[in-house]
Amino acid sequence: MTTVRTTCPYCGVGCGVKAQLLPGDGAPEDRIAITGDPDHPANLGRLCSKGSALAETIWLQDRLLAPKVNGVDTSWDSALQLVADRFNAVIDEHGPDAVAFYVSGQFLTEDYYVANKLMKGFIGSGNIDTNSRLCMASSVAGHKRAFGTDTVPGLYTDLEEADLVVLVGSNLAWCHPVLYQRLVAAKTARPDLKVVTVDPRRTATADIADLHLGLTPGSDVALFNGLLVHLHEQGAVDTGFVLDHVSGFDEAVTAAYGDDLSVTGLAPAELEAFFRLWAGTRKVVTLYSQGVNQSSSGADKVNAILNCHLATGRIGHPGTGPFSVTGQPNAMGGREVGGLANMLACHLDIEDPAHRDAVRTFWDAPGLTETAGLKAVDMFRAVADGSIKAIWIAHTNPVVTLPEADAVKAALQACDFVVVSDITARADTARLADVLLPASAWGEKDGTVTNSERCISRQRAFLPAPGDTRPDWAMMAEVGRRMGHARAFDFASPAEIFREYAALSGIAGRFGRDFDISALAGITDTEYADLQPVRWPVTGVRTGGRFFGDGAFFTPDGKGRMLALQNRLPAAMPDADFPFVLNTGRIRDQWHTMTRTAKSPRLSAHLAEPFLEIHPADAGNLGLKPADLAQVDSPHGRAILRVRITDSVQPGQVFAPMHWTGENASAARIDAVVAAVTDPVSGQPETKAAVARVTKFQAQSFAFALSVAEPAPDAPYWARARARGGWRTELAWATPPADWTETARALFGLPDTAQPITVSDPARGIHRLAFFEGQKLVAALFAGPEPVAVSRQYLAGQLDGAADLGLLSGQPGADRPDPGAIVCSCFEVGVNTIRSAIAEQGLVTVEAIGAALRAGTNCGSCRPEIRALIEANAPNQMAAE
Ligand SMILES: Nc1nc2c(c(=O)[nH]1)N[C@H]1C(S)=C(S)[C@@H](COP(=O)(O)OP(=O)(O)OC[C@H]3O[C@@H](n4cnc5c(=O)[nH]c(N)nc54)[C@H](O)[C@@H]3O)O[C@H]1N2
Ligand SMILES: Nc1nc2c(c(=O)[nH]1)N[C@H]1C(S)=C(S)[C@@H](COP(=O)(O)OP(=O)(O)OC[C@H]3O[C@@H](n4cnc5c(=O)[nH]c(N)nc54)[C@H](O)[C@@H]3O)O[C@H]1N2
Ligand code: SF4
Ligand SMILES: [Mo]
Repeated sequence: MTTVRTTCPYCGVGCGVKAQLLPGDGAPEDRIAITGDPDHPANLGRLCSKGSALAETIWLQDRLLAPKVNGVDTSWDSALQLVADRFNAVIDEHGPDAVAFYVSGQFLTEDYYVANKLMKGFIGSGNIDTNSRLCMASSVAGHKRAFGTDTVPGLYTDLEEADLVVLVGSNLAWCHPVLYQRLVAAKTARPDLKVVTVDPRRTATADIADLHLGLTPGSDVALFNGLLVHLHEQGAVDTGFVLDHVSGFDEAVTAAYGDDLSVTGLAPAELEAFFRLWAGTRKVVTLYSQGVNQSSSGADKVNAILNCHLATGRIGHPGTGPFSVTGQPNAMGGREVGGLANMLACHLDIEDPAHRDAVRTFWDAPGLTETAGLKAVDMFRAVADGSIKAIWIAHTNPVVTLPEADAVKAALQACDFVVVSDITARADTARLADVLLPASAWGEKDGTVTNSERCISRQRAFLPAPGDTRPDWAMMAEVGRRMGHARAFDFASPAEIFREYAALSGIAGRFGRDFDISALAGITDTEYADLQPVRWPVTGVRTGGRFFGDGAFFTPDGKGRMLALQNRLPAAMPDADFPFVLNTGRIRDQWHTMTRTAKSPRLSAHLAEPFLEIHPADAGNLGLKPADLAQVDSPHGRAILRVRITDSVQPGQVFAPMHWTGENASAARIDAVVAAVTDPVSGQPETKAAVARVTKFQAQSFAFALSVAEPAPDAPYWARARARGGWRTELAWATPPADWTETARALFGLPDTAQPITVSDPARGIHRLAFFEGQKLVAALFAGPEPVAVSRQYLAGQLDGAADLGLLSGQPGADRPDPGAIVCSCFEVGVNTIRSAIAEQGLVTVEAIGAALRAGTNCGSCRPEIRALIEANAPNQMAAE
């Protein structure tokens, strides 16, 4: 049995993972055991639901295994020669800015290094941008404005050592679950540790909050300006630190006095409580994420937070500091390596001639770009207007995740030459490729990633690369060679790339930049293979640690800069035509566009359908009942989503997940609805505050379907997800299909001879059909004139093994309790099971539920939901009802 230590490919917590290949001859996915690495500093052995389910996502079904040109399999030789020739031809005719790369914070550092070197150094254009533009750009801009560099000052242990942790625009419980669990553990051990959440929605994260501030979307600058005024008035400013180490204090405070705190919509008592807590606690960490970054005032939101930490000197000491958590596994690495269109490499600046000279010399790249390139949203506008004629999209799915996604799709359809590298052909963007290149996936490739606390970890291969797949760096380097730059791209391994990169960082170090890992420039292949997690900087004199505790910043005068800021509300405000603010974000068990996590039936069971959260008052006004379908419209596009009525969103606001795509739903790409408005400083789009109209989607017929084979839905509304042994699908029609048996056969791809067992009540419009092969259920359809009320979890279990003959009732028999929707995905424990344990066994703690049902005892990601169920269902409350 071999064990390989690697790093989780999902969020920026960057957990260490142990992959064990168990003996036997089954398929690798059946023989891989994934556990948390107890020796990794990020997680110390913990994993969340997504990390725990990694083995279920590595099977080869749907994998792209050979290069394709215009949909036809071809050799690497011809595919890459075509890419090199077409790029060269466009550059010859229209110049280097007529081509572009759009890459990803999920690239390994080595992939990124090669892509950036090729575009900026040798093609000679700045036109390489990354999906980090949609994610971290505002934090990068905020850091650079305040610190002179893009530096995250603190460490994860600061969350545990703080006396106050403020979570701003972060659903940490679902999006950085292991970090959240570390915080929960610290708070449990030390209840004096206070937690405040700042989010227009009350999310699972607010579960542990001592105070939740449900502010108006886009009012964070006003809130932190208000805090700055309070700090000033209460004498909480660290005048010594400010005098010696901070510039811009007076201007920032004056501007803060001029801001209007009332836009936050928060009650004076809430504000007072927050301000007092913050002012009165020395050890404060303010952690923030996309509720801050994804805004047309994202960079200002970041600086409003940094202002308060600079004014109080609460930065760079244990338990203190602002903390921007990164989203993707290598969002941080991409920033270091220069993946953004306006950065060079190793935190060097394109605008600085001395920096450019140094990189030009180091790379021996006389054609190095002199100017920054187009940022993501503008890049795709340039594709649309034809000024970019050839684009290579790698490891990202912009047809789903860029705002105004229908326009992005149209731009790529019209573009002369689109290259996509992906691990599957079944992604909305991959479908539009002229040349589709098969990438090796996580578990099959080697390299490094940097997590939110600047910790560089190895991703290591533990599976053979299947088919003709190649790692991303290898395809990029080969194209570089074929474009005529043989020497510059003569890399034979990730270790070689890493050494060159580490050497380049030494130059950055000489310019006094923060990012310097030059002590690793001489590591051997073996040392690279064995590289242990290490926090940068890694130089002859220093390894890891915090930044700025000594008051030394990277600005020209060495001082941290406070900025004068005024709140700006979101670019679009609701009006009579588009009366709702549309907020978007993530769910616990899916990763982005679901090309990997949706392969796991367990992960799909948590929330199996795209949805819209809406407040009960708004739902009432719109005539929306639970489980109805809502149509969400904006001037840019439309989505159709299942309604979830909840007061966790405020009236006038709706929330939809970003995950669903054209592959798994008829109309749930929420970015089709979102306007492409960007922050003027960072270029990051405002994907948290679009405006939209919500109406009831008029359907006369609804269905829930199960099938062993993948369904081929043809209905105005559908959404499909994997279930154990097959698929589960939701459908709706404006008018009922004429013949249900025919509809079912077409949906399930069954022959005309397939005969269903049926239960129907035509007068009530109810039709239920099941197709069996012997004892085995092949497919079933439950249709009716209203959203279908059947036990989905029970039915989804019927595909795996012998089915109940009574399944057409839609409910388990009296002898088999209905588990209800899955809460704990690790042990597949449903909501009904937990509710009855609370009611019948009188369990009132998460621990007691864990002891009785195992729920919540593995990854712990569902513990907030279990706690909420206890609060809602504890016996004393039920007795009162
Ligand atoms: N399960 C899961 N985890 C993930 C990912 C995933 O796809 N799935 N993706 C990873 C990536 S790339 C990222 S970037 C991170 C993102 O992690 P988060 O930023 O934590 O997640 P989001 O759900 O995008 O948004 C966070 C919150 O911002 C709130 N918000 C909206 N508008 C405002 C506002 O004006 N002010 C404030 N203060 N808050 C606001 C939203 O209501 C939402 O709850 O997650 C990472 N982790
Ligand atoms: N409305 C709205 N939009 C958003 C957001 C939001 O909160 N709201 N969040 C934004 C943020 S923060 C982010 S980070 C983005 C994320 O958005 P994307 O990056 O577009 O989403 P992913 O699904 O992660 O796309 C990764 C693609 O790479 C493929 N892939 C997987 N492994 C490999 C590999 O090893 N090599 C290659 N070449 N390909 C591989 C996957 O199959 C998939 O197609 O979305 C942004 N868009
Ligand atoms: S918290 Fe979960 S998704 Fe994030 S790195 Fe750790 S295991 Fe992976
Ligand atoms: Mo992200």
